[in-house]
Amino acid sequence: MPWPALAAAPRVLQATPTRIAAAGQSALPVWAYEAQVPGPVLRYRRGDVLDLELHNALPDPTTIHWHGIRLPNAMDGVPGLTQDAVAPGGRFRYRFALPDAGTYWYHPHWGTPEQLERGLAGALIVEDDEPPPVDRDLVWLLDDWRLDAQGRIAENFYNFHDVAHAGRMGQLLTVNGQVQPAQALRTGERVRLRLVNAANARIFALTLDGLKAWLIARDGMPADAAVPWEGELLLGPGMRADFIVDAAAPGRYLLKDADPRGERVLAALEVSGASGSGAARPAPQPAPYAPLPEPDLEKALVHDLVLGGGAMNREGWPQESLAEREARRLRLQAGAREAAPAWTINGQAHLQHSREHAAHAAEFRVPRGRSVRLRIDNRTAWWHPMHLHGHHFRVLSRNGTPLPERPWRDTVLMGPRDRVEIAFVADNPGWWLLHCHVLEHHAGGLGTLFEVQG
Ligand SMILES: [Cu+2]
Repeated sequence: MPWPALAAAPRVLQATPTRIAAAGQSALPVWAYEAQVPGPVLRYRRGDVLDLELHNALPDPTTIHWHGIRLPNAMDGVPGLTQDAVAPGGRFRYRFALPDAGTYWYHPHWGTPEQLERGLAGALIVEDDEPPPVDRDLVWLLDDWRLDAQGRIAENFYNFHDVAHAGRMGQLLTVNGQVQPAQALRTGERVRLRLVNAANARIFALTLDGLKAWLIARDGMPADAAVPWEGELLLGPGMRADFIVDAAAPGRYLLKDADPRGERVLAALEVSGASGSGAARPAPQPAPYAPLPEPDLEKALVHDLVLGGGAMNREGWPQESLAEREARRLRLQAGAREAAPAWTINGQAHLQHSREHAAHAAEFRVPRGRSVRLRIDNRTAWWHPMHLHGHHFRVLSRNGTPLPERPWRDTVLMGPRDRVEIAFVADNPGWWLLHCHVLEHHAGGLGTLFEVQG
């Protein structure tokens, strides 16, 4: 009998400071995975085991969060809650099965506003069992960059204006780190386009004129049917959208963001070559659906979450006790980079989450297997993409109006004063975060945690 096979060596992912050509600069100082911005596209098949060792060559601690993956709690990458932060020079092995196909991504969850902005993010693609047939599969990480007068990444992370308003916006938009890249396509090709919003705070309003395109998945989860892409698609931080695009005729077609200050080009699709048969292809079918556990709405635990704070709010800033303020002053003096309280969930500002997540009490506890209905009430004047760790949820209603399709998401975008109701089966034991994915909002308190009791 052979010896049981030793586990194969994990793939190494090194996080390191480096200089690369990005954001219009020839040698931009960044922090990067494997010296690439974005990090390498990690591709697996559904059911594969991701086995990867993070090597931290950064000057700061770090972790990796696998956004949207239903994984064991100990692999979720939340420092002080699911693991210790990986110190400079340290290593951490992430190993877990990938239960769902779709477009996901990975990024640090320590000093998140700074570490993402410096370049640490990458796509994680889990192939469908029966993917919709395409000629090409493109992964585009959308981002924005705030550069200073010297063309370096501006180091005013956590500044109070960004934290209390819409978060950190950069003046430069990029796709895969490049300003207005062009992708060449042959006439007649059918392309899967996977978009990931890796920006700290920007909500993209995306258009692609001139080509036929269909939305087939959001946040990794396939739609019931392909939906033609018409008008602006809102993609908040952390969210993903998968499209099928037919390059039916030669030409130059632009992916644009409808910034309130004017349309801006993100990237171009340059289609060339003789026209084919000219026959339009039939609409694509989304991948066959991998069922998630269906929440039992009748027997669910119902919990209310009220989002408060932010600028232009009558109720004012969250209060910090004198002792809390003094403790924060000492931490800042010791070199910590963190935000002042600006946001709350049910009156609590969720702060210090780089180090002391576990110091916060659970907002609610639920026995494993029970369904949960969360009614989230945004009483602020700002947009918030609310992200749930470890689970996917159905969006049941928005502002009291039921959504008949009840789409599956891991992040729900809420406009000012919006109310949404979401539901999920709490089948993944452990301590999980629910937070705004505008990274400066989370740093300023807009998060909470809950426990699924094993
Ligand atoms: Cu927010």
